Amino acid sequence: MGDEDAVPLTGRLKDKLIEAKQDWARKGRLLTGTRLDPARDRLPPGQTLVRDWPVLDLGVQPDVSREKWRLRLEGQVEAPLRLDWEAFMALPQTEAVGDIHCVTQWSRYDNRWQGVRAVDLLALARPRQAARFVGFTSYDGYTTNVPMEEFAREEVLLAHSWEGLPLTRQHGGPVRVVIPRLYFWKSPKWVTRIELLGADRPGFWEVRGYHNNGDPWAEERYG
Ligand SMILES: Nc1nc2c(c(=O)[nH]1)N[C@H]1C(S)=C(S)[C@@H](COP(=O)(O)O)O[C@H]1N2
Ligand SMILES: [Mo]
Repeated sequence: MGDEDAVPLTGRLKDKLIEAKQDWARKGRLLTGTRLDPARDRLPPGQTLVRDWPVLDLGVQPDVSREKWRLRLEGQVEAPLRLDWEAFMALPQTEAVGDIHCVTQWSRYDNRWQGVRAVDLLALARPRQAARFVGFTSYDGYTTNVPMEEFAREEVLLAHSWEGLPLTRQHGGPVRVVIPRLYFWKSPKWVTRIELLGADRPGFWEVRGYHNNGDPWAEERYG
């Protein structure tokens, strides 16, 4: 990230929590060894339904104003994008309802998001043939990765609102990615950079024992 893109950070990296989560990954915490079919089973194996919406982060919540926020879509694309808030909001707007499945075991149904579809952004940037993976970078330094097919699904959103209200800072506002088909650690909050890559680039949790794919119905928690 360039200096002009730096934003104030509140809080401190929760080293202890990060270590504990790595330890859970090593021990295979919560694994049930079951595989379910997303076409038939709404709740993935080993998950518990919640009604509230927990906040999970690394201990640092960046304070990103709409004025400062920028989104770049670059790498293996014909037309790299660099959008400010106004340009982003001028794009076609979509609403999508989806479930959340967090690897720490909670699931939350029927989250109504508003934002810009990934497929609409991709159509503007025109991915090259070589684009096979996606790497995300956020204002708190968090990174994560998915294959192109997962990012290019119809239901994937760059969400700025939830239930009709601007996404709060805690939950990743001004804009976060929402990929409902995968565990929620694959949905970066405070996103600023999306890179289309020829080779995969494991992110923050992926290099700390979490699964590279993160399919909840196959219970791909760790790997
Ligand atoms: N930038 C950023 N995105 C992130 C995280 C983070 O620490 N930083 N945590 C991930 C994890 S582990 C989860 S479960 C969800 C939590 O999102 P929520 O706090 O809105 O529930 O965000 C994901 N995206
Ligand atoms: Mo998580």
